[in-house]
Amino acid sequence: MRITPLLALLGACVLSAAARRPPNIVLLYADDIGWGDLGCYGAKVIPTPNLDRLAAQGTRFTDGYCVAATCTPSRYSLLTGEYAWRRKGTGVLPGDATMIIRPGRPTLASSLAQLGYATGVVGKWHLGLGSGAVDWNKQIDPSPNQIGFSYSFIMAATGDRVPTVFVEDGRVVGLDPKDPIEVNYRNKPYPGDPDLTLPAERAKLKMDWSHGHNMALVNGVGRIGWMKGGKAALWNDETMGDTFCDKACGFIAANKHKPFFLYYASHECHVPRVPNPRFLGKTPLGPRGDAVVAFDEQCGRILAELDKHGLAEDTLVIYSSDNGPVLDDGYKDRAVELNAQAGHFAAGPFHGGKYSILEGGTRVGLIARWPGRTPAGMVSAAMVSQVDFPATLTKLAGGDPADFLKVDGVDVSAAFLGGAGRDHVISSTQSLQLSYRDARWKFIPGIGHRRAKTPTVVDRTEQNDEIENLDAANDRLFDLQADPGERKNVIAEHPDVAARLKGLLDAQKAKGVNQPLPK
Ligand code: NG6
Ligand code: CA
Repeated sequence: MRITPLLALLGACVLSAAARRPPNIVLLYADDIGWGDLGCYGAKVIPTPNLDRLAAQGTRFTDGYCVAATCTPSRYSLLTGEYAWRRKGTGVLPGDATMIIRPGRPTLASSLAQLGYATGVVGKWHLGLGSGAVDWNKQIDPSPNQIGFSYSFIMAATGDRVPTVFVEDGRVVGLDPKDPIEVNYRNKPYPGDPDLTLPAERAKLKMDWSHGHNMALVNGVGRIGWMKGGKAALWNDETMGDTFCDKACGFIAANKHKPFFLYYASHECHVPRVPNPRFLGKTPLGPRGDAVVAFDEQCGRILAELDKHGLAEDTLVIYSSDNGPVLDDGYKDRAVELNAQAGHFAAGPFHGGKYSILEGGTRVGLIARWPGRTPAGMVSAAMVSQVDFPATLTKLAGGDPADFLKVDGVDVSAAFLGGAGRDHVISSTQSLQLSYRDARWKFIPGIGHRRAKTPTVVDRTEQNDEIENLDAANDRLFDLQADPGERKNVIAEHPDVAARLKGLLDAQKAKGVNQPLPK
């Protein structure tokens, strides 16, 4: 009994020391990996032991969201805390786009940097580079290093877009100055480029295209956009995942003595899906499934690097994805056929996927592990949107989230500590369709016409085209509790609920588009 006050005092000292030391933050960000693609979210045929373990040691969210059903807008919101639909020019960008987050603006990275963090981004960028026409042969400015990252090792856009080279701290890696790089998205092939629309040329490809992806030929795969030169700098699709992972682990090792933020933006499982041969056949799903296994291995290596340096206890690790899953995204890698055969539903119980306003478009996996802080083994239904990450992570790092609360972010740090999240989520698509959900209901304003059938919708939706596309003309209301798959439009039964949600969405829209940034 007598030692209890002493123990309590000791405990308080330990706690306050822990509270003073900001956590390292590692964000494991996937590309096009769906809610249902991980074992811990119910996948039966994709082994993901590392992420499953992360979920068991931390909290797995059922109601986590990216902001948009495509990459660029989701990543824009993830870093700025502003809904991408509020800013024109934040749709999927070409590989030669100007950087859409201007230096000086508060970002998740700059906010953590101000708190003394080393801040690294490794992987897929897709937010543009430079301030005008980019000269790939010179120092590129601005790059991520001008908006808060102390280190960057990135691809400019996507694996299927030129330039197919890595850029480290604003410099193309391995470039031979005698073989300068030129890039264009003006439909202008360079002399010697094969015409990948010709059957004879297509027959030679390592992986044929199904739509688009018939311009520059790199490593036997057609890409979007044209590129000349830079031969020595070209990446290798098969070793790309290992390269990114090496750089991520190197960043951790180099910064193990300070707090650090690592934004690990893997390219898995975006197209073209060319995972390392050691993953081939790890799933019955072909390259798409094998690429998810590759991602899981990368996560495992990064988690092992934390363990190696004794950092796991002091690190908040978050997993999420930038948009929902897609099967055929422009290459013939048999994903549609093999997913159907194996009965794998990449969006889990939801309908729609990448590009869709249905849940499959933006409801994605979300896992958080912070030993002693984030409840272990918990499954949380708290709603969290990635637009909240700048405010929330700044708060958890001991900073002031005000900059991000002035835009669209909400401080949902409580959700990461076992408590409640947001009271609503707004999702968006490339065509700026919006939806508004609260704890139970989801409202999708009609777009006045049928949505064209995309060749890319996934799984269950394929059999139910009317919900995804034909019904898009009309206002829709879904009861997500009773009908998570959004099968039954109940707007006629609950006009009052629809009117309330429409009013809340309209109020958000009324805050405007392209408004001056708050001071
Ligand atoms: C589309 C591409 C698709 C993919 C997507 C961006 C075609 C036909 N389709 O335009 O392959 O690159 O853009 O994906 O070219 S995202 O995940 O980066 O948003
Ligand atoms: Ca994506």
